[in-house]
Amino acid sequence: MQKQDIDQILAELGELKCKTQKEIEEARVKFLGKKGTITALFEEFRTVAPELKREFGRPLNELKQKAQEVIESLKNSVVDEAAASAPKTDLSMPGDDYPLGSRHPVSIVRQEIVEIFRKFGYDVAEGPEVEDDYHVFEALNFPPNHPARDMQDTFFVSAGHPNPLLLRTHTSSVQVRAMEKMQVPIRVICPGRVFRNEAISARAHCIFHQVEGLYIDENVTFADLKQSILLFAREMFGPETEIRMRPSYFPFTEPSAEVDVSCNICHGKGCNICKGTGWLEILGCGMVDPNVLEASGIDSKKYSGFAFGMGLERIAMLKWRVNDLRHYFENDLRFLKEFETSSEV
Ligand code: 2NM
Repeated sequence: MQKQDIDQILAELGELKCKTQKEIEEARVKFLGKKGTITALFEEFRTVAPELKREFGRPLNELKQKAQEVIESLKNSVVDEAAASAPKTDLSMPGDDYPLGSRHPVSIVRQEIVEIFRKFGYDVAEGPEVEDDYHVFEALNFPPNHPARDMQDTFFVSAGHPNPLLLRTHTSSVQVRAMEKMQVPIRVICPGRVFRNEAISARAHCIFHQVEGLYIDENVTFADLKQSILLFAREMFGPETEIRMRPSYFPFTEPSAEVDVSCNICHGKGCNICKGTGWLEILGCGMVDPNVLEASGIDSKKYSGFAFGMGLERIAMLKWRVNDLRHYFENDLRFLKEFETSSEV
């Protein structure tokens, strides 16, 4: 070993120039790698005679330290030209595709119905899902022992109270609240979720959705009801649609009717959707019972009105020929994705 060997490497380090990180790494290997020149000097140092160790030991350690410093400072200062000149992020690239959800069929049907009645001049009203007995039954002319007031049919939140809290079984309670606070004439449409204590099956569920409507003014007649429903049915199911009314019973209306629309699948010829009758039942309606008007402070001698209600799941079932109500509540993506194109409506 000679002092020159150390000086020579020191000189090389002094002149070391690197343009890229790759070159720096190559230099590190050349000096400090397993077969590097400095490493080789350390190997050689082991064979140096003991009396010479002092002479070479210190410069050798200083050389190694110097090499490490030079490499380290190059690493921090060299901007990799290759990397710097590489193409930057292409800002004109389209963004990542975000999978969009789709509208739920019940939501699509609700929106269609609400839009039709909005065109007719109705306002949308909403109200609480947890209601009291008064707004769900009492004010709607349900007699004290009506079966709907039974635990069998209604979910009670608090019982044993003169006006217990319960989950509303229809959205008529929202219409009661509208009658209490609005001035006549009243035109409201009330979409919402309702609850009934039913065993769950393909045809019944304990949760479903309704839209109910109410119109109160002077001289409102059954003819107005019939024409409003006909216009609605033609907007909703097509301009050729016919309706028929069958007498029915509801505690809150008198007279009451069930409305069928002509089957637009078979056009009256009879198919399995209309069960061969040519007609599909879609809603219930009637003239608001004077007791109901009076209970909410509306003079039944001066004013009259009509009301109607329909189940959204049922209408969506007819529209898309869904054969099991439970699909609407299970949120199986294979079912929901069926409605992707309809969601653009
Ligand atoms: C229906 C059928 C017939 C109805 C009545 C009322 C109110 F609050 F005005 F009395 N709201 N909704 C009604 C009438 C609902 O659903 C099948």
